[in-house]
Amino acid sequence: MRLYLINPSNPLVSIVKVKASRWNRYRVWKPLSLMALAGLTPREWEISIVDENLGRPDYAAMPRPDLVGITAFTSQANRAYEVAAHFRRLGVPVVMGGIHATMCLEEAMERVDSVVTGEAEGIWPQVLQDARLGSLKRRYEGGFAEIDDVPLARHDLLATGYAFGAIQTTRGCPLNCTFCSVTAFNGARYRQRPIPDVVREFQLIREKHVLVVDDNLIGTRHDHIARAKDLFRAMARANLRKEWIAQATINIADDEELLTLAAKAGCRGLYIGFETPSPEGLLELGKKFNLLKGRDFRASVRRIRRHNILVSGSFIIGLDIDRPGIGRRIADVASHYGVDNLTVMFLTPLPGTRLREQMESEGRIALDTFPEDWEYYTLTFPVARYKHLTLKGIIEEMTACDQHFYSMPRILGRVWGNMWRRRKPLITLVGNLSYRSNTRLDRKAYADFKRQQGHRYDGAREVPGEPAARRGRPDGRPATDAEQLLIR
Ligand code: B12
Ligand code: SF4
Repeated sequence: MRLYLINPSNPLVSIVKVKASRWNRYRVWKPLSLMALAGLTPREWEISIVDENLGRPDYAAMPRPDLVGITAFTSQANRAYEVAAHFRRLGVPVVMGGIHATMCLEEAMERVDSVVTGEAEGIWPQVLQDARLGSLKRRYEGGFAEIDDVPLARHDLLATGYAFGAIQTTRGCPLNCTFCSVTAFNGARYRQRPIPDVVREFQLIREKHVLVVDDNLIGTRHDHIARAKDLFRAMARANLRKEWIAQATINIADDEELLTLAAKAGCRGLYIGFETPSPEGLLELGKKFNLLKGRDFRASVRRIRRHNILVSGSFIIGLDIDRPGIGRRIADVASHYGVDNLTVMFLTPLPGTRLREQMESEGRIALDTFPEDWEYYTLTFPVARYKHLTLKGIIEEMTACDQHFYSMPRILGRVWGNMWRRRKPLITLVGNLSYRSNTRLDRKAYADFKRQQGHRYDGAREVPGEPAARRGRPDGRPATDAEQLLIR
């Protein structure tokens, strides 16, 4: 029985454009979902993982499979349906799973033979069994996996073409920020894999560098952090000789022992969501965790970097409180915090998020012809109508932010700072040049986007300062900005 597991590509995603920017070679990431699925698949299946990010294959020239499994983030949904249509025309059954199919179940069910919602560990063997017998059901519910039973991913597949391996050590997030779908998909309970499993899986990874995909590697509570410390100790003891990067909340900076252990275990970089420069913005996004009293982000970043761990900061542009000037402000704040890299995303109403519900009810989603428009849901296009920023305005803000943070003098300043403190200046340089060259690609993409989609923002709704349907007060008068925050 031959199984193809396919990761569809989206040509609008700049980091996979390796030909356009050779720096991106370091930023094409393995589709861990499919490697995990392969780990759940009995050996009688002959598995090929096809990652279209390495180049779209000629499916017609490949041997006919018995079953096709497709994964998709929302931004990949369109292409997922194209690939599904190709195989269904050949009479090959197609199963789709992952976050998009879970959040947009009906849409997916119309386009594939079977949909698996949620995490697949508890259900995938059953799906394969049904496929063998030719009795696939239209829908399977995976729910949340028993984290102790998550088998090791197949790191022997997809052996070449990537600079980084990938691993997951925890699932779930209790914080439920308005713009993020992780709590809706993986649940609010923070689940940690057994430490011996994680260490064993690390040992199976061939690459020296690894992306730990956890949404928050250390968690938020004391017991989470204690487990993270135990994990780092076990990794150091196992002498893995890996260098890894991960995502974490800023509270990692509050615990010197945690940072020391992380560095000893091989941590070389952290991706931290600061999201917005102001407390009002954090309130709007529901990321109250970053609001802890007395938090000094600059000092926190400095403490992390003292352990030779680079910090990549992430921000969002297009909040209701954002006004002209926000792009420059984000660049200044990120520079002030002292981050090594900066990623700024447009606020995007992804399916399954509280933000989407809100924007939908206010009629603020500009790109709403689905599934076609999903390809713009990469967070690198402004798909909604923003409160105080027009389409042109928000793109200008993003461009100003990029140009400011990634100006050559600023890049060289960061590289020099790291050289001076003997902190991996080369990685900072590669990272910064990669971002800088992608900002050029992004600018071209914005110009195309404005030309092709600009008319969809026209009309009464795109008046800066007025959202589509401003929620009113009970007495009928429009609410003030402060009241808007409270109403939400
Ligand atoms: C690693 C990661 C990336 C990597 C992707 C690597 C890759 N090629 O897969 C990179 C950095 C490239 C990336 C990019 C983006 N990402 Co991202 N990413 C993640 C992250 C942190 C982990 C994903 C992961 O590997 N999980 C581990 C695996 C084991 O879990 P899984 O993918 O959920 O798979 C399980 C189930 O879903 C299911 N399943 C999955 N596929 C299939 C298929 C079949 C057939 C079946 C049966 C089951 C099944 O079974 C698996 C085992 O249980 C998630 C957050 C999260 N918790 O999921 C965000 C997340 C997926 N990303 C997100 C987003 C928005 C993006 C971007 C659009 C923007 C960005 N942040 O840069 C881009 C899009 C890239 C693109 N190509 O279009 C959103 C997606 C929301 C949505 N509705 O699409 C998430 C959920 C984060 C969030 N804050 O909401 N991302
Ligand atoms: S953005 Fe990060 S902290 Fe907020 S819900 Fe998503 S994973 Fe959790």
